[in-house]
Amino acid sequence: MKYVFPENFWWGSASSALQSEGEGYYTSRGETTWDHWFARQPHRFHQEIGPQDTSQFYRYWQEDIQLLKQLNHNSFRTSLSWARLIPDGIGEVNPEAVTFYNQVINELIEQGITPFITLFHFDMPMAMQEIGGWENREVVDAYARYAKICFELFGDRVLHWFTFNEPIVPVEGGYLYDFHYPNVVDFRRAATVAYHTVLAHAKAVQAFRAGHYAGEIGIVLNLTPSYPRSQNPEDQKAAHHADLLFNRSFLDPVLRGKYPADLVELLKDYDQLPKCQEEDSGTIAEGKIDLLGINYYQPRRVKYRDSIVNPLMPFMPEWLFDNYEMPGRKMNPYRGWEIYEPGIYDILVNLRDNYGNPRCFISENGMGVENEQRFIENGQINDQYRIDFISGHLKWLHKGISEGCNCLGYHMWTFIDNWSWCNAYKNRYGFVQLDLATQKRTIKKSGEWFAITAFNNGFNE
Ligand code: BGP
Repeated sequence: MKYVFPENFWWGSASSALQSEGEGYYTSRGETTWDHWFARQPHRFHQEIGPQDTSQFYRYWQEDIQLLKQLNHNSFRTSLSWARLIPDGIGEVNPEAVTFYNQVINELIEQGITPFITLFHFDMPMAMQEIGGWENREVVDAYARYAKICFELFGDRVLHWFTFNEPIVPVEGGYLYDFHYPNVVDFRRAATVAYHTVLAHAKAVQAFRAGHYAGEIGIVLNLTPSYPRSQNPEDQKAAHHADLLFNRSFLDPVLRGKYPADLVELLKDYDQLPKCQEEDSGTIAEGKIDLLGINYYQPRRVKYRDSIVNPLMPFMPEWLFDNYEMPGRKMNPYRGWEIYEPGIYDILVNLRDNYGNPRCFISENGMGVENEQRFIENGQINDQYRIDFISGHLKWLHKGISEGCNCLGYHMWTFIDNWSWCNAYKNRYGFVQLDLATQKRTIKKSGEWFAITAFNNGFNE
């Protein structure tokens, strides 16, 4: 069968500033929460490898853009580092950073690769975290100022902006489950962080609209379809709660301009509503986006919680649902994540039927693999499993598009093996293998497959 995608379909991949830039790290930018945390608790990072050890995009950006071209990318998403552009988050703009990002943006365009730019991909300037991070409304305003500065500096050439990448992740990681700085476990504070992030997003959108910049603005959300274990109403309710907390807490504000009423009720019932100001609902209503980026890795399987939760524990999502390991589910054998290709279709159909079929694209999808060197054959990683992973998802994406879903592209995570939050190089995702010691780049078999697929705007199978 032939899978042909619409004309001008976006083929590419995504990356982020902190995970790739590396060099110039301690000299030409402000400290971020990741530097701070790594300096204090290196043992929390796989093999104690910190974010300075990357593919050094700051130095190799020209070579890497050539590689993107070789992979037939027509688009590429990366993020700007707030701490590089404005080292203390709120003060003077760093001219070196402006030069760097101008060079990257210009070179991408020169090579026929449309830049997609994210403003915040998990890397909070430490100076902002020191005054409370997203818990502090002053940081919301500082972020809105940073966003406006970026639109002014690069908005004549960047036509696809994203306010945040996966904003729920710093909420979960930093304030619920202790896998990001500041390692807090407190639902009330998590709810405030999530709420202020929505406000920050909306204020950036307001600044974008007010400036009448040329392009469009969106957000990138990691959507995890929540499938109940059974048709039992208790399981269904649990899945609904997971969906409200982890998908709709961002999806509804950015597409509908308001929170789901049942999420507000739920938080009220448990006395966990964050503090709001009168003007906030108007601000959030103005935060509606033009383009949604969807990161999809795996679904969430949910069941009713039948075990007893310690009633003395502060309120946590675990009160409302339990994750469930569905027997027989297909797993990534090289990393413990489920592979469920139809999930990508379910997300698109939900957006089409319940959210007015917004302009969207897959902004990340990817397969992490441990010890990938074991698959080297004749000097190249033969990652057929990744080709199967991508084509499996593309088929369901294709089905969604043929049924009217407004999906405009597919970006993989990621183009070159990169440093990952706490996992460092434990799981590799790239189309290009990175030798960290020598910085040698070698295209994997999946990279060659993707280049051909992008060139043909589809594939046969
Ligand atoms: C997404 C992030 C990426 C990337 C990816 C892979 O959530 O947007 O930054 O890291 O996940 O996850 P990990 O690196 O934890 O394996």
